[in-house]
Amino acid sequence: MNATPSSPPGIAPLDVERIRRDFPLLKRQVNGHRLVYLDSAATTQRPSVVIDAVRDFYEQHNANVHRGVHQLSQEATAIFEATREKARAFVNAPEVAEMIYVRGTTEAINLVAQSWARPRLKPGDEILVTTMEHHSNIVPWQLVAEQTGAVVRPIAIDDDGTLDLDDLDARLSERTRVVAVGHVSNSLGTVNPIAHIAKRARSVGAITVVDGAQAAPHYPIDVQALGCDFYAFSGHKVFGPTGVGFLWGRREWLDAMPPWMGGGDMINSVSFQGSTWAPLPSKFEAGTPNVGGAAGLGAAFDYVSGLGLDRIAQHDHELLQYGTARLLEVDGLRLIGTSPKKTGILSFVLAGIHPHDIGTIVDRDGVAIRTGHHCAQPVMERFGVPATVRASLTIHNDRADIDRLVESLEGVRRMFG
Ligand code: C6P
Repeated sequence: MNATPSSPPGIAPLDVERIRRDFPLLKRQVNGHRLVYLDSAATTQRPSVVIDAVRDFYEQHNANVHRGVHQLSQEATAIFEATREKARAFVNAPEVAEMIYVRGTTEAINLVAQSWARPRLKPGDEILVTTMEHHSNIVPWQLVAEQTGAVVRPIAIDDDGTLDLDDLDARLSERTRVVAVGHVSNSLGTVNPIAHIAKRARSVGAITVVDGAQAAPHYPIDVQALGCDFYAFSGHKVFGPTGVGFLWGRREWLDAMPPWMGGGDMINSVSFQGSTWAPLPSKFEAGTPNVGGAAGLGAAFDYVSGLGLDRIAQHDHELLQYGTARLLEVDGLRLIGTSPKKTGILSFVLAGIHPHDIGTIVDRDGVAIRTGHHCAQPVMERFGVPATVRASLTIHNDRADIDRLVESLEGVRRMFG
């Protein structure tokens, strides 16, 4: 068994060899080598149970939801709604009606920006984001700022990639209406103290919108304990299909917000005198949703909870420590993001070698990593680099994967002299 070594007593280590067998794609050879997939932050691979659930949906139950009285439509609706309940449990939301189906994190944040913020913000109001945000948690706020006259202000980060909480405090004022923050940074791996941030935001009457895209696959999430107002995540980062994800929001806000998109399934009545909206969650779910995706995502929630998020977090932590130590053995390697509170993301640069060259060369060795600005250009600017190489870790990675990456990087080093 290739388990995580030295797990503390009480938390059984993940059986990585077994987990790897759950993922058909990991059996692939790439460029003549066993694939080492270190790009799960971009998108996770899918276990057979997810692929099977999607196939089973289309082979046995395919129909539109909430619309038909026929058997298939009822089955499709039951599958769709069962996944909503699993999503509620996944983030410990108080009510299932607060879980809104979206295409993913990006759509969820745009929904909050357009439906919560746009009708409320006035010129001079402030939206605080952090310097480490993904563009999905910056640009929607810039758009709404243009529409309303509000201003987007960045909260600073320290040299190790930790959020500067003094700067947060300095920037919070009665003008602050929204604090938009990533739970985990996709380019640095930093884990932000959401409960603290939400409390500080609340003290000035601001709401907290959390981008959970990179946290959802790594940690148990409890929106009630976090005390935030909205929480967004994508199915494809938790081993589910693309094109499906969730926005959780507090009922008091969701009830008060107008629909963002109009269409079928979100209305109570429609006439040329005016239309009225369906209750939650339908009010925010115009049009035919990704029902097949929802079937797969339900299986993904089961898969992840079957493994246990505590065990996943522990595995992640130990592999991150190992990976950090091993990478630092590579001559000229500089890690970008070394906060003490980090999850399984290793971003780095190698002196004198462009990240894209590194990505291309290690791919020849069958190692898949991401290179670029990771849709977080302000982070690159903050650290004075155009791009980084990023290895992201997950449940099917082990020390041997890290060793393969390091070996390949040594090869790159030798090639560039
Ligand atoms: N990050 C990465 O390689 P969507 O595309 O909507 O599922 O998720 C967007 C998103 C939002 N927030 C964070 C923190 C993210 O990491 C991402 C997606 C991928 O890092 C693709 S850029």
